[in-house]
Amino acid sequence: MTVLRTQVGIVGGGAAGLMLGHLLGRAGVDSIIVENRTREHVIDRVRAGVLEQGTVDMLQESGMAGRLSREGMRHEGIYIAFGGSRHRIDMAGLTNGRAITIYGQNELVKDLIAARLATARPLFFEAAGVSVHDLECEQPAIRFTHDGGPHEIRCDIIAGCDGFHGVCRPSIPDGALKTFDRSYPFAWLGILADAAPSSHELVYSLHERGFALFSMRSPAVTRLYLQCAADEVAARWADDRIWAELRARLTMADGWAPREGPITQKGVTGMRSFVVDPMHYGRLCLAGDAAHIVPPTGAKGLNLAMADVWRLAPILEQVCRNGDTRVLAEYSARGVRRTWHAQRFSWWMTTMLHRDEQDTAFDERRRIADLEYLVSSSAAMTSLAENYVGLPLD
Ligand code: RFL
Ligand code: PHB
Repeated sequence: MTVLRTQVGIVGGGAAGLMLGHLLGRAGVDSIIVENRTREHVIDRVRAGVLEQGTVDMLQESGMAGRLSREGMRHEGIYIAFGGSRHRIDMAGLTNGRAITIYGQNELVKDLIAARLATARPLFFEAAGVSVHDLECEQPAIRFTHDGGPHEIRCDIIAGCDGFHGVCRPSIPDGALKTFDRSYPFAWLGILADAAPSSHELVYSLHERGFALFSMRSPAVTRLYLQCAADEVAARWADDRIWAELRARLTMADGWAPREGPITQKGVTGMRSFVVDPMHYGRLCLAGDAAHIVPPTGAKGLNLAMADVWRLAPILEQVCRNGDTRVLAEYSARGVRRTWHAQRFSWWMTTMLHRDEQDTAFDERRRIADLEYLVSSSAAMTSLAENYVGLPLD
């Protein structure tokens, strides 16, 4: 058995775990990151694309924004479309110049991995059978197998950044956490296409056939999503059928439509809302998707994960310095509050923009009234804009 020692043991080398390791490193706190997938898988996984203003600011402040500043696409508005027309929401104008930046999560993860490797601080990929132990003790442990040999990391504290399906949250004894869960009766079929984006800004569209979203990854790559059945299988959607459906839901009365091109990736994303409270147990704290899931309509998941680790890093520094874990309650209380605000916004965007089979004619007309009010009231547009660009980091 190889026994290692560090201050913070981080389970999960996704956006949250890597960024936490980066922030801790800058504060002079040692960490070891343990990831169960390959480096290629972690980098290639297609995920989020929208960075809030606060996420961009924290990346800049922590020296991680070199490529982001060159390649990220700053968007000062978004379009909300219904009834065949697009309505622009001037986010920057309504929020004193705040905006979002389009930068693929996988690009961010690639940058964070490169920064981590440059520090020579440990990052294990392909760790098998990862488990966490002794969470109530002063020196909790992470165990795993790597290169065929058993490993144990003893640390001051464990950060569970291993996503919704990870091992950390289920290692907490039953009854120690409250959970809140909601599923939605639909999902998103998402594609990447080699096609130059035909709009500079995102288009969220409600159509009689369901929701569709026009987004992008670069000046040459368009990202599109379609509302589909909750149990949809991506392979059942031939490329022609996807384009026909996207055309039907996104072509506007003025002739605007997404530009088409070869589809290079297809996948189905489920929709759920999930919250744990509190976000810690003993010497284990949870961050990112391990602690909360939002439906993707508000583009909040990655940003919540980044806000978690931004708040967590200085708190862990304190725990490592003086051994007092009481400050974890503060990490959790502030995180749970931010999570509920993101849940509310994501739920509102989702219910306003999707059709539900169970809807009555009343629901449909109310939804259109909601949209009409949104695009005609500067108070309503400001509310959307300030949530979309991101509430201030506390
Ligand atoms: P991740 O990225 O899932 O990383 C967790 C890492 O833990 C590893 N892992 C383990 N490692 C060791 N041992 C184990 N037992 C482990 N089990 C798992 C995993 O391999 C992985 O590397 O979670 P993290 O870091 O908390 O980051 C959260 C974000 O990934 C997620 O919230 C967003 O991608 C959600 N999301 C979006 N968020 C936004 O802010 N803006 C968006 O525009 C946006 N769009 C999206 C999205 C998520 C999507 N999908 C695919 C769910 C669009 C989509 C389609
Ligand atoms: C994306 O570009 O992947 C994206 C954009 C906005 C969302 C969700 C996903 O709300």
